[in-house]
Amino acid sequence: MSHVETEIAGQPDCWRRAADLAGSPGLPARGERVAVVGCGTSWFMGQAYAALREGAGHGETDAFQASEFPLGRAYDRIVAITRSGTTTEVIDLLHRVRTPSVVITTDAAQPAATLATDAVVLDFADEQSVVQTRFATSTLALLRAHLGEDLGPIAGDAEVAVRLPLPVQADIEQITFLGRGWTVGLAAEAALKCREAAMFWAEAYPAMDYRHGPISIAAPRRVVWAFGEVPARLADDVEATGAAFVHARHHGGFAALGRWCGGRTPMDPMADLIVAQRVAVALANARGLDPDHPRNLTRSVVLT
Ligand code: F1P
Repeated sequence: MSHVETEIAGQPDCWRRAADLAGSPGLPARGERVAVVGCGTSWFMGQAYAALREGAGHGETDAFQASEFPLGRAYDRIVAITRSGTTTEVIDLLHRVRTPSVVITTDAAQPAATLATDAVVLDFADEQSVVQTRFATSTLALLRAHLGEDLGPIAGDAEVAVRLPLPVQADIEQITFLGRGWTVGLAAEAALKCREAAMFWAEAYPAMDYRHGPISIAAPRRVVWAFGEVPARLADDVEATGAAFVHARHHGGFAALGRWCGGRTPMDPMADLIVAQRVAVALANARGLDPDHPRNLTRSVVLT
C-alpha cells in the first residue's frame, strides 16, 4: 500500500484534530482584509477558504499563488499555507512583506514558521507522499472550523468517502472537474491530484464557464465531475455529449452508509474531494505508477 493511500484514509481523524486548533492565535479576525497565499495544492486550499470566508461575511478575502501577490495592495493579514515551510515563492513573499502573517504548516522549525508572525502547526497531518492530501484538507478543516463551521458531520462524511465505491472506472480517458464558489478550488485540486499521481489528463473550471468552450472536450469514456452546487441543466448538457456526469448526490453506496438514505443530502464537497483523491490513486495503480512519487516533482519546490 502506498503512503498516499494511508494518508487519504486518515483524513477523518486529521480533520477533527485540525478543528480543535480553530482557536489558534494569528488566524484572521472577523472584518480583517485578508490575502491567502500558497503554491499548487496549498494555493487551491487558499482559494476555497477565501471564497468561504468572504461568503460567510467575515471580510474581503483574496487568494494568490504566492509569486503573484500584489505587493501594492493593503491587507490586514496574510495567511500562508505551506506543508513543507520551505517553498521558494512563499518564503520570498514572507521576507518582503511587513503585514501581520500566519502560516499553516507541518514543521515549526522551517523558514515559513520562523518568518511569519504566527504559526499553526499541523504536524499530525504531515505526509510521506510527495502528493499532498491530508495536510491540504486538514488546513481547510481548520480554517472552516475557525469560520464557525461544525466539522463533526463533515468528518462523518469523510468516514464514508474513504470507503465509498469509486464512481468511475480506471479505463476512462479524461476527467474535467467543476466547482462553484469555494468548490472551484476543490475542483482545481482534484485535477492536480490526477495529473500528479497518475499523469492523467484532468482539467478544472468554474462550473458556469464549462459550457463556454471546455465542453468541446466531453465525449464517451470521459467524465465531468461537479463539486457542490450543480448549475441548472448542466448534467443534461454533459450527458448529451456521451460523457459521464459525476456528482456526490449520485455516488453509489450512500443509502447503505446511513446519512444519505434516499440520496437527498449530498456529502460535503470536501469529503467528495477524498473520493477524487482515491480515483487519482486508482488511476495511478491501474497504470503501474507509484502515486507517492510523481514524475518531475519533489516534496517541496525549492528554486535556485
Ligand atoms: C506545495 C507543493 C504542492 C505539490 C507538491 C509539492 O508545497 O508544490 O502543491 O502538490 O506536493 O509541494 P508546500 O508549499 O505546501 O510545501
